[in-house]
Amino acid sequence: MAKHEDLPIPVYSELEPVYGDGSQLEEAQLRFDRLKAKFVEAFGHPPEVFARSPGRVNLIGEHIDYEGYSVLPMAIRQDTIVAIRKYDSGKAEQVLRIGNVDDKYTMCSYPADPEQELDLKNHRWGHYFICGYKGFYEFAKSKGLDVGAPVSLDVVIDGTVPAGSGLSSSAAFVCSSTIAIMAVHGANFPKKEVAQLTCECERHIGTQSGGMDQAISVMAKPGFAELIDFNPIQATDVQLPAGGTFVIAHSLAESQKAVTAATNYNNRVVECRLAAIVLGIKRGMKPQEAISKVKTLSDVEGLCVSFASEHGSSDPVVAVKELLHEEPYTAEELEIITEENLPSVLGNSPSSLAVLEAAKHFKLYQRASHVYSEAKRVYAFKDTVYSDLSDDDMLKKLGDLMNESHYSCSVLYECSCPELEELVKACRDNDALGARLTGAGWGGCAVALVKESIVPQFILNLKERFYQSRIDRGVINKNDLGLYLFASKPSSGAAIFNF
Ligand code: NG1
Ligand code: MG
Repeated sequence: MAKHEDLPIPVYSELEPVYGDGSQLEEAQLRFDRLKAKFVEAFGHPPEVFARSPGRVNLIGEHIDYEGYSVLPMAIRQDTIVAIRKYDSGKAEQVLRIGNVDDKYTMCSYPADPEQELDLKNHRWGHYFICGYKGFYEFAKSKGLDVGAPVSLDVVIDGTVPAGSGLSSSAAFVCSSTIAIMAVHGANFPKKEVAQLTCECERHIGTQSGGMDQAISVMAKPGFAELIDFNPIQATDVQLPAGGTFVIAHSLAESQKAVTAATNYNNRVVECRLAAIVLGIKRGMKPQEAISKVKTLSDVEGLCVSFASEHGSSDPVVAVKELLHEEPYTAEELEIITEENLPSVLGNSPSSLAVLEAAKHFKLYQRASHVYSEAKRVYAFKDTVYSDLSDDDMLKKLGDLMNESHYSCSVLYECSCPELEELVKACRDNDALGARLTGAGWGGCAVALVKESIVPQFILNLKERFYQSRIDRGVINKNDLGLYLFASKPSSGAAIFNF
């Protein structure tokens, strides 16, 4: 039997395989009807095909995918649906027109040239579609596929993953766009190739992201979380223990990753890279060799482990403690160690230069300690799920690992914020077995592991404790609470609909 990730994106002629047959189906039916109506209203024609891809919640393994380490997310019910039609504008310029069922997102248009550069200084919501568009052509070219000259596309988007919430609305958008573009060109590829291609193409938005979000969005299976490995991308089903439920709660602080990349996300990617290079040099690599060969902390893990074993341990964190200092590194010090100026250490990429411009110093010790310890927690989480512990003990252990992960994100990686700290504490005070920020952080959501039997009470308590004052202050509307606080089961991955 072919492996799940070797199969192409499934194509359905009805909604049930993805949305089940309950209330979710009714809701989906309404969304598709509204999307179609909006499409006809905007463009005067119905769409040819639809694609959908879900958001995700990461259960454990934060900020380590771009360092080459495995992560453990699950897809959530909320998704992005893309309706699309292609046509030849003849002598007129071929254009991409991108509308949205939510009027807050006004129609964007772009030339149909797949080589166009995105204007990152003027971020527009439609940029995410263009990521997929460019990615599709790059991929087709690399495969030697003839997809014809670019023509006009009409597109309408309907997304239910809250933006800036750490639930990967961006990946849901990029993946569904890419798959819709593939589908309208009559193309389909194995899921693992789509996961790889969508991961690469989201980087056009200017974040040096890892591949977790796209991998889970494309490869998710209902009922399972997935252990995602990289290089090559691979997904292993993880059946979560009975009796536990994951509750997702929004801190109501929005994290605009595309806008804050230089000081937050990309800054951490750069710090990890520098930490890896310095560790390589401390372990005997020549500076030039380290600069050219070492990209991630996983590249120097072997060197760190061999150091640790000289000290009676197998833990790379031991090497970090001995070989790096806790005091933040200055640019000058790093240039002395690497015998090179920092812009060229980082290959002069525009996003790295923006990081260097904004950074005062570099916390290599803290970031590397987080990455190596978090990578271990992912395996501990998976091993716990497969262990023969009783359900109760298992849930408790998983909760502890989530708490440890949050502590590391908060203290060592510094990607939390006051609202997330308050929310995580509120979850724990209300009997969550564990709670942590999820996604990039700096705002967005927390995920809590809660005994299934107390979920309704937990949600009520959290409403009282965290949300009521915010409803009173008008931060959110009381009727929208369900968008910000909900329990979630692992749901299904990307799909194409041909009605
Ligand atoms: P969010 O912020 O949830 O989209 C980001 C990255 C992931 C991963 C997490 C942190 C993108 C598209 N996604 O997730 O790859 O690095 O942060 O674990 O940048
Ligand atoms: Mg994102």
